[in-house]
Amino acid sequence: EGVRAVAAVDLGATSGRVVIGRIGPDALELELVSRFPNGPVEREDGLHWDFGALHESILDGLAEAVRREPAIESIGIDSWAVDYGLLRDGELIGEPFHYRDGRTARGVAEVHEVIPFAELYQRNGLQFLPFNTLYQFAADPGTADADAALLIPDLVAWLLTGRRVAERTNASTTGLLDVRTSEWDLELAERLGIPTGILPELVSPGERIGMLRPEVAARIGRDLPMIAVGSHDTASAVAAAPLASPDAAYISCGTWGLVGLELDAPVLTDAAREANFTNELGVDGRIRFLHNVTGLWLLSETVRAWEAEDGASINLPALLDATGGSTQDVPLFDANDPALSAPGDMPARIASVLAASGHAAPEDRAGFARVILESIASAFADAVQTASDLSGREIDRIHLVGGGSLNRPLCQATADRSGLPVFAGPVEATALGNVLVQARALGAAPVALEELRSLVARSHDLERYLPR
Ligand code: LRH
Repeated sequence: EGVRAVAAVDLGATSGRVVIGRIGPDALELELVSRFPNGPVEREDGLHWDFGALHESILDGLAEAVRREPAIESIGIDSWAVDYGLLRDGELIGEPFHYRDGRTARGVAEVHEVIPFAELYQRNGLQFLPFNTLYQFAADPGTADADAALLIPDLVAWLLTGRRVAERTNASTTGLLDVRTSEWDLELAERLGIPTGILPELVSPGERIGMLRPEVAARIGRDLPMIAVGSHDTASAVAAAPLASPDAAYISCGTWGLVGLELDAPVLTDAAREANFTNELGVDGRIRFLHNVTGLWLLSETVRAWEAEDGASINLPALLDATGGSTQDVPLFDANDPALSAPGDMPARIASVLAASGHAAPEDRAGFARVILESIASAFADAVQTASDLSGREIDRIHLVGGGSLNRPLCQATADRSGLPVFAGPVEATALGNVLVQARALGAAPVALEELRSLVARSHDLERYLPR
């Protein structure tokens, strides 16, 4: 009765999915249609994304979604931030680079020579991450003669609809969006020698992007509109995080752990800059005041190395169970150590980071996994404390959403180390945020973000972890 349906495409750095979202006056449900692996691929000129494979998986997933649910009314897409494809003469040139590719170091040096970081921070409000799009542009010879640069979700939207846009929440991660006006900072782009013509028209979550191209509609089996959502996955996740009050912190935990608060206005102080806190744009113009902590990347890369060593897959739930629940003293390492950013050989690199601070890495895998999780949790707790100090808010709880919410030792360690209750879930917060913003645009969901969040809270059970 009164249930409406949309399709959401959610591309994470380690896997992508297509889901059907069903929403009614008091119901919100997801049905997983397809899930496909994703990750860096090594090519001759560096690390890329296998974008062709992603594109195919998206089309297959959408066709299957429409087959299962003929009532689907629209499509929305979100993905990881900062990466882009370049168009020339209406064609995608090359495979998009992966943000973990090392070429960005050159771009950082070039950009900071023209504009010191402190000045950049006043203009774009972004924490320093070596792969912010503006550094990538500076290191990419392709930008000089491209017609357009499209961020990953916008690139998919263009392939599906033919329209070139830049969705604002994700555009805010490029470093070229003015933190005060949410418009392109064209003067900044010009000073950096980035051709301003490659920056497409901005759209906000909830705006209609366009109808599918005829050949895409034929392949999917239906003609549907694409609606802009918080196309930065973290923006969608935060939109659906069931935050009950401004004093609730969130951690959106997948490959990364994005730790922070939702604010009405950016914080651009020296202290915020020195703590490397970012002011990214959220749904409805909210500010995502947060810090990037390297998240489950450390564990997934470690497990991948062990699996290669064994020639067999590892049972992750069993490994997590074996990590033991006690607050034993474990050696910690800095989860954000740049030495752990590139793919490959993760156990050895973690061991050498530990060794550099005089710690021996545990011999057994469960113990090793425990060190990883405690180190991530410790960085989470520090970031929550810093968010509180910088914003002046007394934080009373943490909402941990995304894949990490299923990781019990991580949730418990986060509660223990922060001294705050952790409410874990929903695991699919990003897809839910994508679905909710589409549904709202269709008139099928309440207008206020707070009401969307309360619908999430009513339709999902959260697991509570108390500090020990
Ligand atoms: C998480 C995420 C994060 C960005 C990173 C590149 O998936 O979008 O918010 O900093 O990927």
